[in-house]
Amino acid sequence: AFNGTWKVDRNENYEKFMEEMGVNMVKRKLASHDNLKITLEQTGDKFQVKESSTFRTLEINFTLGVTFDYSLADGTELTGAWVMEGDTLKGTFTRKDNGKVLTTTRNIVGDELVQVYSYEGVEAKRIFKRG
Ligand code: MYR
Repeated sequence: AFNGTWKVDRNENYEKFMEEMGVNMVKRKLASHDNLKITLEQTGDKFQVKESSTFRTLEINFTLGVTFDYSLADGTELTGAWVMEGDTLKGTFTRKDNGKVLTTTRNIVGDELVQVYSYEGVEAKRIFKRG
């Protein structure tokens, strides 16, 4: 269900979220218009994610339930894992620099992919359309 290419269509509270994450204002402005595109391919419990944005292009491979490292576009390093709960992908990631936890979910809602991010009680959404 998650398979395919998804282009970000709109954000909710994303700038506030980035502010809580400690991203400076100039980068927040750029990041809220990053044209993020992700291509997801699930094979059993393995996922391949191709991420591209105005900042970078990268490929991530992970297995559900298995911890891996991931760096944000600003260099902040995270470590954590995704699990599947029903039809929801749930990610729990810890920042290496301060030990604080970022949780995120991916869900298909209608014909959109909704990714919710939560950090220190601040929640944001990025909503993607198939592209
Ligand atoms: C993936 O499945 O796309 C790779 C792993 C993603 C880890 C969690 C990403 C959180 C991104 C938060 C953006 C916050 C910007 C300040």
